[in-house]
Amino acid sequence: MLLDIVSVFPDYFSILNLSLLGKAQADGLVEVRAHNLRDWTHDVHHSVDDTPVGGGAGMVMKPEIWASCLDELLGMPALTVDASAQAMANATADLASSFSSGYAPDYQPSSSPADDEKPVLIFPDPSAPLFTQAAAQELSRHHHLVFGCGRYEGIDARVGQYYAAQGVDVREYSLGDYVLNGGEVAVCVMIEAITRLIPGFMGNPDSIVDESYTGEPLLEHRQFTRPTTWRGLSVPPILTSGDHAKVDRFRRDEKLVRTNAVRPDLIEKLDTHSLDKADRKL
Ligand code: 6GU
Repeated sequence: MLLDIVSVFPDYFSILNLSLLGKAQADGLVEVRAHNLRDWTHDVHHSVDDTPVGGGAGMVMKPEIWASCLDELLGMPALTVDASAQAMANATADLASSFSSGYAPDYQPSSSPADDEKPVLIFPDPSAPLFTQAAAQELSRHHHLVFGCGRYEGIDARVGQYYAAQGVDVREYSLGDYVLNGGEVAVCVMIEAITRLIPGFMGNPDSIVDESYTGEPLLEHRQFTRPTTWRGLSVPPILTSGDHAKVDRFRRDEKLVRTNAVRPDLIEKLDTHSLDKADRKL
């Protein structure tokens, strides 16, 4: 998988060279390229932003710099001024459709080989739909992801609109209901969530099977290791009983009780058919 990241602070992405992602890069499973947006500027000040049209605080990132950069990374033909104006005129102005995580009005997550080869253009944005494990799963099947990190008040809205109208698979995602200074940290989070799902990434593939948010939307049970008694605290005795059925039952009960207490919204999403008789007693 090729991951192109565009930012005015490409140094943020040096952490992706550490740990499992560092090893995956060394093994050739993933390639991370962090680009500096300012490399696509032509003015002496390398400026990437301007004041918001319509007024207001802060600065907005200029569309033409982003387009020079993204045309290159997405392998789009360079446009003449006339063709560019025509493309803008063709760009869909359907606002409601651009408010789902995909810009294309008929966007359907797909895993067909042809689509996997197409790059996906991703903009982190606190005003976008949530980035979920399901989104990470789907994105892990693509071969080329391009991330555009906005700073200040964000990127001119026509950039995403333009590439969607050119047939690019454009997505916007938020991590949650809080505001970060820019998209860089959000992109690090997304990349970690996506790449660990690539087949061969994990030394032990089982470790991504039995996790929270995959399959049934239940939180994980607690984990303990030796010593079985530590500072007067013992691990639950069932876990040392050697009775695997009882251990499984104990862990499943923990997942259900914990999810109900901490994330009742996830319990609402549970498919009742997946509950067994013992679950229903809880
Ligand atoms: Cl994706 N970007 C920014 N700037 N802030 C966020 C976010 C993204 N998700 C949550 N807060």
